[in-house]
Amino acid sequence: MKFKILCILLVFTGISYSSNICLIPQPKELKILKGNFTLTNKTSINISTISLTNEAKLLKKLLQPATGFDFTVLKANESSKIYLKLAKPSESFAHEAYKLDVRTKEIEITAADSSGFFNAFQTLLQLLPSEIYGNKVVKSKVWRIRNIQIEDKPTYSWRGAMLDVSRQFYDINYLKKYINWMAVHKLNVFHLHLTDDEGWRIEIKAYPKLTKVGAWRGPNEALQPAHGSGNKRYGGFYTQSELKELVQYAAERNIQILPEIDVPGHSKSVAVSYPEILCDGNDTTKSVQGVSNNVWCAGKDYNFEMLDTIIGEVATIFPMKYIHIGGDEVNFKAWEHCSFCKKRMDENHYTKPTELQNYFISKIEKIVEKHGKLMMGWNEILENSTLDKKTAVMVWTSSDEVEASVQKHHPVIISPASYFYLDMTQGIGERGHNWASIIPLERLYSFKLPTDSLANRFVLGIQGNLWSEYLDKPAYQTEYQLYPRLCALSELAWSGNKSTFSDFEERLNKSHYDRLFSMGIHFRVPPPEVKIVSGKMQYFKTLTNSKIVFTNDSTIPTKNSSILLNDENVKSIASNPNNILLRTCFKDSLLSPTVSIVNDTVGFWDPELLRKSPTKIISLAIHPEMISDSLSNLLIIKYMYGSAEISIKKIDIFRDDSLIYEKGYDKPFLLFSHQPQIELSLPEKCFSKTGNYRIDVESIGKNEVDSYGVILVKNSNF
Ligand code: TNX
Repeated sequence: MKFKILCILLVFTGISYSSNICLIPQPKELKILKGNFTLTNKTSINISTISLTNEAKLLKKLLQPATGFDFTVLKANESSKIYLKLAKPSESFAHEAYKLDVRTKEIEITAADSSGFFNAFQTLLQLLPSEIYGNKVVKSKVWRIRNIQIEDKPTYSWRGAMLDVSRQFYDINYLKKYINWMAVHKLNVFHLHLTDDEGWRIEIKAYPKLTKVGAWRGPNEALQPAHGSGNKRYGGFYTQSELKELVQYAAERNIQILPEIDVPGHSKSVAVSYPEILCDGNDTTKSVQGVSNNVWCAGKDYNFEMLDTIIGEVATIFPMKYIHIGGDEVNFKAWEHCSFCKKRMDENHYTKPTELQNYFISKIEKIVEKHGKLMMGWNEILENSTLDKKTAVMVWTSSDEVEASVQKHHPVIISPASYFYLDMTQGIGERGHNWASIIPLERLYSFKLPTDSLANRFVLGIQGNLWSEYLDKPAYQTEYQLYPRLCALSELAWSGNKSTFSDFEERLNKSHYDRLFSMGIHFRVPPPEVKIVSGKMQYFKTLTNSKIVFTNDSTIPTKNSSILLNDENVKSIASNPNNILLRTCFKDSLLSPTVSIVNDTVGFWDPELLRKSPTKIISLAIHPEMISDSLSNLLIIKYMYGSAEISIKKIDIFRDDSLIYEKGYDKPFLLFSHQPQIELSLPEKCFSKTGNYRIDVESIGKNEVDSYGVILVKNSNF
């Protein structure tokens, strides 16, 4: 009822409605007007010039499945039309930019090229009810759009997403779905990691064994089963004609496909198919991932002929100007016992194996350029100071490498593992890697894009990478890792650091999850945030179309578990609140990770706090209102996410500036994502309802740490 009154008030007062327009990525300029446009069976699509016929057809194709409307093209219907207008050169529209004007009787879309129109169509779809993304006609739906003016263009020209199709094989239909989802988010580069130790996924006509042998794992295959494929034959590859069709499919959605052939490391799948590519010595070394015999010999001329042929075939399939050649994580030891490599080193007066890697990369660079392309590689290639300035660098190890690349005037894609690796886990206890950091949505969104003039010149854009070692089961795990984090990445790539996380999160919660759901994406539903306040269960930040389900006996809640009501008395639902477990249930279908209310947040630290601290003492405030409800004697300091470790020497707790508790460590206590918490048992009644609390943590080592954590107390106030 309250909500209804508020809406009526808003209508009559003409107050901004911006909070109801929830677009992701957020457009550059947006003005909400009074009134609405309604899409009906009579709406026509008109064009300013015949050259926009394909755009009109595309729009019709996007709007038809859910509306079921016919949308006559060309013949104007004066009462309701969508007008596509080609911008005049004098209007100087940037590539991919568009203008979208929604008025009561007409929608006018202006752009200078098909990519601009495509982006405008994506915004238009988001302005419609989320059911527009479904593939079945939704009868009796009113397809209403709020009148609005949008002027929009991207921050970066490279807005990428990578999928590792080597460790897991994804069929072409899945790749098409992946492309569709990218398009909705205005992402425009699909990086296919086509080769790695666990599988070669691209047909190469001159070397058929690459896919006959190198694309399969299993008990009777050359590649051993790995990562959950069990004892069955597992694998697959894409034919060249399938890939050409995929390139076309992506191009129709304003997406280019970047192929990656990873050399000289990560090449076990080649080595099992053509063992002659390996060195002649006895190589017992292992890669970071524990794989042996996976490095191309740098001394055999024949290897470069083979790579010339492979790159030549790759170049004919993918029209994109770049070919990614990997270059990451090479174990140089592989070359140590090889007579060919020794000879190559002697001939060139090399003394270090890195010089051999540089030699290899330079040879590949020439090959790539010979086939009319530019080379891109992971940031390890930066070791090579003789690289062509046009060669681009994809930075993954740390943000410092971004600086190094721009200093050397190489085009750069920013993709640091500790922010943009989507195989990292999203929360403590969830599936995924954590070697670079735990990466909740908020951390990804908090990435600060560089703004200096050199970066503006050389940074092409940003990219999210999904490595697939641990995505085998369940089948939806890939989508779970991707969404909603790819939504956050798309916003950084398109809109820059324009909005705050809470604003982004609100748009996600209010509308965007609905869209993802309509598209059939099995995204990660955020867990509920429930706290006990004055003996009542209170929840915060709810999403639309969801409920909170709970159990009171420590069993994992399901869709059918009891629904939590806001303000419910704790005592009425559980004799022991520590046994309450909660999950968000979205549209009676998707469930979030499980959380409990055992601990209450009473304070936090964040990277800014650490960076700003002039001394080694970090002061962490405790929220007083939280303390009043949680009179516990167990304090937990928890490292939530970040890529650095903190070594703690001493912890002091103060009430109103007087010391009430102290704890020193003989050996500094390490806190980081592998060792995420310290528990402190405090004296009884250490915390009381009154007073201002503060915790000082004395750390040693670098203060420039990148980390975020919380202070919790065990909830015992029942
Ligand atoms: C590092 S990033 C890799 C991949 C792994 C990934 C796992 C990069 C260039 N190499 O081979 O899959 O870590 O997170």
